[in-house]
Amino acid sequence: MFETIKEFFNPNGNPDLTKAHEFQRKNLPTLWLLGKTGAGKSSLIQAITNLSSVEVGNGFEPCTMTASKYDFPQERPIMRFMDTRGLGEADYNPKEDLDKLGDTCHALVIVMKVDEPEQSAVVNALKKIKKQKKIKKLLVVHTAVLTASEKERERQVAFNQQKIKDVWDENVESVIVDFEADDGSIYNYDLLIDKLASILPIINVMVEDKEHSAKESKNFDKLKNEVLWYCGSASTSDLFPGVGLVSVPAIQAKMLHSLANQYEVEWSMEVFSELIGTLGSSFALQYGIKHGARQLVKFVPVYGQTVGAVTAAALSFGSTYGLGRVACYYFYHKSRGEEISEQEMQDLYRDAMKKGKKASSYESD
Ligand SMILES: Nc1nc2c(ncn2[C@@H]2O[C@H](COP(=O)(O)OP(=O)(O)O)[C@@H](O)[C@H]2O)c(=O)[nH]1
Ligand SMILES: [Mg+2]
Repeated sequence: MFETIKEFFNPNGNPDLTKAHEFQRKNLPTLWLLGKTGAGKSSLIQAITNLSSVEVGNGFEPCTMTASKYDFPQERPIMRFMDTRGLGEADYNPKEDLDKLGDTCHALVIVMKVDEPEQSAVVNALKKIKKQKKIKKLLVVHTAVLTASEKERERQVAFNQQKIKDVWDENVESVIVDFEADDGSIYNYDLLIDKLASILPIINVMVEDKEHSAKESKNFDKLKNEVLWYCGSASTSDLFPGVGLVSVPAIQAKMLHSLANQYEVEWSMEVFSELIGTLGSSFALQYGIKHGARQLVKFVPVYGQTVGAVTAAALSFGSTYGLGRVACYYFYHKSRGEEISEQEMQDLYRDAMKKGKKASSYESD
């Protein structure tokens, strides 16, 4: 907690965030990719992250006997991909591994190539996963669908999809994609992202927003993953209240300081006051700021004590994302000596807060 505003501006006086980041890394929103070798699991990771195949290949770390993980982005991760290797190989005995993965993964993606009808290894693994009753969210991704004629494809997709339905005993969401369409694009990319985001919400904010054209928002996109990293740490400190992780404001302070640096804006009390000031009274209320930022004595989100850990985590994620978003907007225009619109700041904050709350993978739905 910040007892005084001075502490807020002295990063050396800030509590150490290392532990919070460690906890975050241990509890990253995790997507489990289940599919035979060659099904398109690595291609899927490339599609979501924009990484090259070499980067994806080199970034995997062994995790259990048969699984490896890829933390994205490597240095300041906001999510994890889990790849199960050896599926379908003769000596593969995944029981123990599948148990472990069921505990740490939040959603399952079954990847199947459309022209591969031999899926017994996937089916067998899925049976075990179903028995554990740990994984609730899953999606089937049918890959390489452009390699078949439309009619043939329909039959092949239905054939493979039925196998999943037989195991899961209910309809499972699916999407057909092709990672190597002729024009170099990804066939059905938007739908793929939508469906993935519905099982792991962080994906919705993480992927690049290809539509926006404004320079300011393009700039934000470059810093977005860093902001999301701080968001993840902030929500983590709510989820583990007993272990003495630093407070959400401490994490937000570090984030603001870092963002200011990257826009080459000198971080000061005055700049902070102005930034907070433009956000208006609803923001002030949310933070229990009573007499305006200048007299701020405590910078503590007020919801912390009044809501459950899961909701608090979502709110912390959301408010940190909101703050990170408007800070970038503010620093961008400030560094150019441009006028800052309070209305724009408040709209941006509200939107980003909402988006962030939704993106918090720990939010129950
Ligand atoms: N045409 C086409 N090729 C694909 C598609 N997905 C994967 N591949 C190719 O299939 C091979 C194996 O893909 P990869 O993503 O490495 O599969 P993994 O073993 O499951 O990680 C690679 O040569 C890919 O280029 C797809 O949607 N369409
Ligand atoms: Mg692979």
